Amino acid sequence: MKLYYKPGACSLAPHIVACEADLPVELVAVDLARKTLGDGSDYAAVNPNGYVPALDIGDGPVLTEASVVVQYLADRKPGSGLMPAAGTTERYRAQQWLAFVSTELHKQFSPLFKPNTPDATKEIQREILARRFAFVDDALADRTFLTGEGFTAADAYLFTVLRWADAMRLDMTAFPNIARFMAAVQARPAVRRALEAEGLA
Ligand SMILES: N[C@@H](CCC(=O)N[C@@H](CS)C(=O)NCC(=O)O)C(=O)O
Repeated sequence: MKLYYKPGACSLAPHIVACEADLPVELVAVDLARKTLGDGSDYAAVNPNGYVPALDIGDGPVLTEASVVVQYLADRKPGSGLMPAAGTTERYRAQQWLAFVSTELHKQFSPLFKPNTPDATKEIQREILARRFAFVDDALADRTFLTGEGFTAADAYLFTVLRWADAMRLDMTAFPNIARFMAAVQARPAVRRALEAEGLA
């Protein structure tokens, strides 16, 4: 499998899951500004939407959408606990968190990265994010990870997205459970391997 990625972008989530599951995944860096690969070829030929992550699974077009790519990888190692078994209530709980991270966090961050987003819009996004952070912080009050004591693909995605708060200079002091969560995830050997491979450690 080949994972198209950019260091620190949302593609870090599937990278972490691959490391946690000990799956052999070849990393392929994408220049997102130019939409090219290292050899100068057009990334649109890989993913017409031009974004990462994209996973070449050797069976048709690349698999895209971070919340789905992490599940595909987790399901390659069913015993890993990275995703509960399909059809169980636990699976839907983990999927609920994946959808939340994707739509309520990841995509609320996105306008903050764009230089042409008006300041007023950025302020609205920061307010939305602060409300969502409060919800996550409450959820983490009595548990180490989103669904309990076991680390799942949803935690990999949450960790990936919350790392951006520092870069965006968001004030996270009101969210001590998030700070504890970030430290717990960062301390995992597989997560450290993924961060090091992306030059982020
Ligand atoms: N819908 C996609 C969005 C992925 C996405 O926003 N990727 C960002 C990096 S975190 C990206 O590649 N942005 C560059 C672009 O959209 O041109 C998903 O859920 O995976």
